[in-house]
Amino acid sequence: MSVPLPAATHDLPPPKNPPSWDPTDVPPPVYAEDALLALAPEEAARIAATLPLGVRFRLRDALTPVQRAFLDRHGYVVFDRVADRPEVDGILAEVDRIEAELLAAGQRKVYGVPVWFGLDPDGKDFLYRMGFTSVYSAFLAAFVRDARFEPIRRLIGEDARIGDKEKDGVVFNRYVRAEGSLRPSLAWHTDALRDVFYNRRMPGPMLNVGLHFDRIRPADGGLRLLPGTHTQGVWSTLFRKIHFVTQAADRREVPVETWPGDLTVHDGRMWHRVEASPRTGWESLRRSMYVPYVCDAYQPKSEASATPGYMRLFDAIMRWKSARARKQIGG
Ligand SMILES: O=C(O)CCC(=O)C(=O)O
Ligand SMILES: [Fe+2]
Repeated sequence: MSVPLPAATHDLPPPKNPPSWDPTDVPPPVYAEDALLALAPEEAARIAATLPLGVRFRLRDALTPVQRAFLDRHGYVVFDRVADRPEVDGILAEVDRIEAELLAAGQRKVYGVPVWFGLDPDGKDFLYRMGFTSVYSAFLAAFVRDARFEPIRRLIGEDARIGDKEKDGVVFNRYVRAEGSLRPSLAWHTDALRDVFYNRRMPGPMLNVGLHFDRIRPADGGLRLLPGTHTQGVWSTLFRKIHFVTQAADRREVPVETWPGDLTVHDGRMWHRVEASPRTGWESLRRSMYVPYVCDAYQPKSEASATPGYMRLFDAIMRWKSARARKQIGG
């Protein structure tokens, strides 16, 4: 572990819902690249085109030619277990703590971005999504700045920085399927749409960096990507499916299988969704965290920030779902 733990988080309690750490359930080996580190881009592109869509890479000191070519071609890349077990458990414990603090304080927004609370499988208040998570955790703020992520930062831009207080900050997501659940899934969307709202123009290339906390097999639901859709035209980016409404599987979608600690990078212009788990209750739990890297002028949010336009509609839907579930369950 190379993260400098802030004193206050040395004795983090175990998370309430630890992921499965079955030592016999190990991922397939990462793609062997030791002999391919000096490839010319054309050669790397030729190799990337032959790799299976589920290929897993190792994050090294810099992105390799084949990793770059795979990302260029398909719009995503998966890195094998970039965070270790104490880190995964530590982040989950921090989110448990932050959730309890927000609930105790009755806080339902951070910097204008609503925190989505619904019910968990036990009928208790449960955080489904929050932004700006790292602002509440020195542990998390230090973790996302660890040297191992430097190649990811540099991939996005030599002067890219982590936007703890910009856009939606570090976003933490939870999905669970149960009676009264706020969301077991997330419909098809591109992340580019959010940037259209923030910048009022079509975004150029943008990369979204996600950390995955649970063991998700393709049959467990989870992240689904439509490879290659990052290079589509503006029309397809906006209208290929109905943003946040279309749920149906696409025959070209690729399931992203994860082990706790995996890191994904996907192009924000590509279509993706989260498929619900076929299970119910705590067995259906999935958690992800997205780290914003920003290159534009510094535009921090604050307590005084207004709720972004794109969030207002969602928030109204989420509040309605939450209230309905509470009524149905009698909470
Ligand atoms: O949970 C995930 O991995 C995906 C979340 C996502 O696509 C989003 O919040 O925009
Ligand atoms: Fe997304």
